[in-house]
Amino acid sequence: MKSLIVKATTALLMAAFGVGTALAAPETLQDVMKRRGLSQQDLLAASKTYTPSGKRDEFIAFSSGGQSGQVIIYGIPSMRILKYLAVFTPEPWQGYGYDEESKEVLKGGRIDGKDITWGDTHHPAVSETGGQYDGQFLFINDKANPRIAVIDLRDFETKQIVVSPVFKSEHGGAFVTPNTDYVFQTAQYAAPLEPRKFYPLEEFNEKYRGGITYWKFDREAGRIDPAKSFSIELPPYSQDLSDAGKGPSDGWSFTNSFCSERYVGGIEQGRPPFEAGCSAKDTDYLHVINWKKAAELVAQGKAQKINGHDVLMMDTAVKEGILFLIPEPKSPHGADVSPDGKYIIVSGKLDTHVSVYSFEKIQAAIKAGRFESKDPYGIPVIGLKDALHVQVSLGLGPLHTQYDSKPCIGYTSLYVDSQVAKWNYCEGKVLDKISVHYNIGHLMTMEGDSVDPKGRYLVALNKLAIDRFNPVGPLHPQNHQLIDISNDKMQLLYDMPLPLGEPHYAVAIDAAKLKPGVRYRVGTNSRTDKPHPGAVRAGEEKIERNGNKVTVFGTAIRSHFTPEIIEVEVGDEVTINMTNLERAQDETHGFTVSTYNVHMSVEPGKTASVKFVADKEGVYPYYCTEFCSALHLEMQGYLLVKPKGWKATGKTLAKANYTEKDYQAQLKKIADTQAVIDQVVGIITSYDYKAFPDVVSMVEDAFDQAGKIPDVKAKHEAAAAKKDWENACLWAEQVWQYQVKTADLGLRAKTYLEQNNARKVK
Ligand code: CUK
Ligand code: CUA
Repeated sequence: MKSLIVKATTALLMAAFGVGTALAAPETLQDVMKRRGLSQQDLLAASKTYTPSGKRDEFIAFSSGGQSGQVIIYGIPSMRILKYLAVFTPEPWQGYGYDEESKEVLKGGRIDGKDITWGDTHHPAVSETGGQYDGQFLFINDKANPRIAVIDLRDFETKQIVVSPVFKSEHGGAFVTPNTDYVFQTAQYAAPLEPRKFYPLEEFNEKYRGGITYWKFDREAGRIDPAKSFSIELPPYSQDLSDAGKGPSDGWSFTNSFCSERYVGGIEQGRPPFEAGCSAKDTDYLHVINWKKAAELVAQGKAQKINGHDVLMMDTAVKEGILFLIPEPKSPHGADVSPDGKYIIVSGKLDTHVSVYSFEKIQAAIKAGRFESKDPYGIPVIGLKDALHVQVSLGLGPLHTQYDSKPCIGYTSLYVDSQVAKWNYCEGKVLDKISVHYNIGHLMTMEGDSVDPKGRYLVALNKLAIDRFNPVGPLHPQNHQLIDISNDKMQLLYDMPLPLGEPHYAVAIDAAKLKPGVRYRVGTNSRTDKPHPGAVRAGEEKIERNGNKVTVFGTAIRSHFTPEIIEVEVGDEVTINMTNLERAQDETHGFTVSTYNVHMSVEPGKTASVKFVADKEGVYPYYCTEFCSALHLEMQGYLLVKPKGWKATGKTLAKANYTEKDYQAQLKKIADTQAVIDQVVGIITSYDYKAFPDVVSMVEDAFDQAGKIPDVKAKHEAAAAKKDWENACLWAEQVWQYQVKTADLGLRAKTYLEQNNARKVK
């Protein structure tokens, strides 16, 4: 049948374009290579990334969205973008910031009582169990406003935002300990720890501080527990990136820093700028912290409360022997612990060297009390020579290091050289280099900061895209380049423009570890994971008034909302709850009321709500914003905002003219459609369909729709008995609507079974 249509269409087209007899021969691979100027190498790269329709990716990457305040999710190796995940920034498509439930999440990120509706996301981290990515949660920081967000990977929704009680900015986060006991972050720009406290810059050394916060993660609750979290006061050096120890170094954390000069600029006052003063000395400090012991000290009451938050002060940390410094070369960046937990690699941004520190040597120095000096705050400094395993010159501007599945192999980004260096950090040998596009920042290998990296691919997160893509104005996209690292020589595979913010870091996880749900338990508030008080079941929809507060308890299912008319008085505060009654996968309904700036995205089972003051008289259509079925456009209703004291007119709705003949025609249409449904049911049950959970849920959903028919049938028959042909016809039409949805699901199930070679049982 289909092929007949195709043939007919082709014939028509050929006639229309005057194509005579000869059909052009299909292009061969050689033809395409020639036409597009592709080399063998290009074809090889293409075949490593091309993902045919219906096939999926091996790894899922979570990239920071930089100044967009979001997270970008894409597949590897296809580099197809799968989702922009709303985190710190309102995102209308997901109703984020436009429905009441997500507004509660954003409220958690308020600072000094004010909404902060943007974020500068830098470092995502996947939750770990035993140092392995477990695929349960994702965390990400906001550098601009010191915050951390918790995302649940069961539904890929942001659940919580917490604000640092003591920092004014924050860069080194989010990082997790090997069992995700803590999610930690460090301050970047030193400032007084007390909130809203002014000290002049002349008191920088005395009153300004850096620090590190360990947020306690309650995995059971899936939330950070601020009451059990704590910070450690640190000197006003710009604490930068961090990493948690693992294996032998578990229980410790490492943080690089810059500007240990404690320089304060003021170029407008004739002083040399920050950039000069902050890079003047040859070394800065790697901070080495025993966080396990710190947590015990806090539990023993040795912390001080600042802004209601436990802070372990520097002198206590020094006295208790949990805080040490080690020199690191010139304006370092990155602190990356090797998968075996034995080494910490720090790059010197303004130096060609990367330094590989040995945890064993660090411990030996601490045990022996071998320190070369103390910093101005009395923190013991371990000599570089006493802590160093090896130092390697890799190239200009080394920044970040990621690890391979093969032991001792690391990859370091070279910002100034625009290269990735592959090297052996045990022996200190460079193995290979590959040029990437301009100015690489972070780089990422598959599960590359876990105890068990997967190798295979590396993504270079380049800062500049300059000439790489078709120009789209002075603001360019970012360029993520996919590199094959499974062989000795690295091979560049693909350039992907990322059109959202400037991603810093990204993490990639084996796709098989992610098992997100397809629907919620009916009536769930997805932001709290609890039953929503506004949820109702089918048939229980209602509108309640309490003074000037009107609350709608509504439902959505293909293709109508209940209720369809909402009447309020001007000045009423209106809350509309919607529960999506669908069980079918991907049957989302959206909801908006025109001109009231509200929107929700209601996935199957979810209950969400919007709230607004109906502050203007008038007629405001509401409708479904997601194309959910053939009658999606009809998924509509009216919010009537009546003037105060409005009296009903006593008129009735205009009637259309329906006859008995129309009704008979409806009955015929219903009978014909039922025959199609019976046929499809026959086909589905001729297969072993119960072996396919997706089909089972489609069949269940089809029965849901069909199950609504008897009630409605009774209605059209009752109306017909009274010769009320309008109601008889319209209720009969509604029977047909349910039939259409039943048939639609049945056909989808049938196609699925055919495409997946289901076994015949009849
Ligand atoms: S930082 Cu951006 S390149 Cu925020 Cu991790 Cu290094
Ligand atoms: Cu529901 Cu469109």
